[in-house]
Amino acid sequence: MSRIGLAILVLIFAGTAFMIGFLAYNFAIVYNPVHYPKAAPLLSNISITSTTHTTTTTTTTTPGLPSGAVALPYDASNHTVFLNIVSLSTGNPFNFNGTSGGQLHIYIPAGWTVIVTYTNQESIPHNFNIVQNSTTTPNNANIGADGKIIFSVGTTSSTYETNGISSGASASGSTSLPAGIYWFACGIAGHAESGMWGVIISSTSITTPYETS
Ligand SMILES: [Cu+2]
Repeated sequence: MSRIGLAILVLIFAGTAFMIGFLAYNFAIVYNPVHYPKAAPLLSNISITSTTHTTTTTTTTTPGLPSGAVALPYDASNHTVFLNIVSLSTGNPFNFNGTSGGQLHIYIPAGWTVIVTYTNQESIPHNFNIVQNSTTTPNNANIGADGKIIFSVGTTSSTYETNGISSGASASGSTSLPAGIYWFACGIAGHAESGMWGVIISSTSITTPYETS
């Protein structure tokens, strides 16, 4: 047999073998179809909600102050610092400048004149007092039982538990604080205990008044 004849024979056998295999494969699929788990409908029921959160962080850094500190208005020529305190109508109802529970720390140079302007935007009356505290946190409905009240705005040293300034009103006053650590707190019974207090640090090592929260 010639080589060409042999090659033709090989091709015929190969082609026949391929066709048999192909047919067998197709019959196998027809008689034994593959059953996939029904996963697709479950997946299609899952709804994915995409939410984009945008966070804007504004950090005010004043040269010479600790990171995150906010300078307070002051007049160095006559050693006066201005504390503008507001009880906001939003958030915790027992707040000073939106803070509560000792969160707001006010740092002032020892002995400076402190002029406090207190504004009450809440619906219920509040007041502002500075307490030479004898306990770490207010733990008595009466702030006078936790220390000595040395300054009051919007009330008096005898009526602080019941008297405050009403919604939308402001009151002001001035004092000076020797070096020490104090609270400022609402004196109306139970308000400081509910979080309406912060901390004042008066120190000879502070030259520029600032606050942190
Ligand atoms: Cu209050």
